[in-house]
Amino acid sequence: KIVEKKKIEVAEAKNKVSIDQLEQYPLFNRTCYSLKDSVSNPERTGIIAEYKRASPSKGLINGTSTVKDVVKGYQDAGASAISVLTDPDFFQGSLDDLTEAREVLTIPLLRKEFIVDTYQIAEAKAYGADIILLIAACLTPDEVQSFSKYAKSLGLNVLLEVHNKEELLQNIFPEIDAIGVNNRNLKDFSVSLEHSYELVNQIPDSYIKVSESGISAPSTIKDLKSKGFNSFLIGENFMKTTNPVLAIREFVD
Ligand code: IGP
Repeated sequence: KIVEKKKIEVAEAKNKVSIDQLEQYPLFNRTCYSLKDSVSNPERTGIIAEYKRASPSKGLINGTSTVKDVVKGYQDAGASAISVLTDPDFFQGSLDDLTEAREVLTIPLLRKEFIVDTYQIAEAKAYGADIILLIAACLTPDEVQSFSKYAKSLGLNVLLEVHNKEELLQNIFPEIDAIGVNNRNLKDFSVSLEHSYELVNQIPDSYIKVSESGISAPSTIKDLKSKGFNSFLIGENFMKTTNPVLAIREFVD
């Protein structure tokens, strides 16, 4: 249902601004930061820290902390990359949040979105992203491959998200930079780190390995690292506090 909804959203957006017009946006021609370089920088933590106002499972998570303050604070605390939700309906995000984040960041920025059309990839670039997310559960392997190729042609990094072995094995393409295992079940929103532990050894070492969702303790990062993960996507654990910047600082201390 989310895929159908997104397709309608994309059709409306295309009517307002064409891909040709997106290509004229100043940010469209910038050079993206490399996710691989940032994750392997020993001065950073491997954390992809997320700005997340709300979610379908939790409702409103944080209605007061502003994008710029939070993402700049995340970066200063040692995040390797930043994730910003751009979905308006379920996550209260926007493309303007993405551009605001871009203005204060010198590390890679992920457009966190349900991508169902190449138009959204052009939008990601035009609004300042360095990384796009492709969710295997929403796409066919042919789409994953062609969307990855298009993203690469724009200089974007590609993060593939999988939930199980089948999704992983069907979608391993050379254009992908990072593979994320989502610990959250998209159907009932339950979270289990077991998803990460089960799949990590099936991900080829040429990809950055990301564990996504439900991470709430520094000891979990230690454990995930020892099993082979190099990156950790964390949102709620920081955003649910009144001061997400303080929360990430205490977490990485
Ligand atoms: C962050 P958490 O549990 O730390 O807030 O999770 C991130 O992994 C989660 O927001 C996420 C997500 C997604 C959101 C992972 N994949 C796809 C929307 C769409």
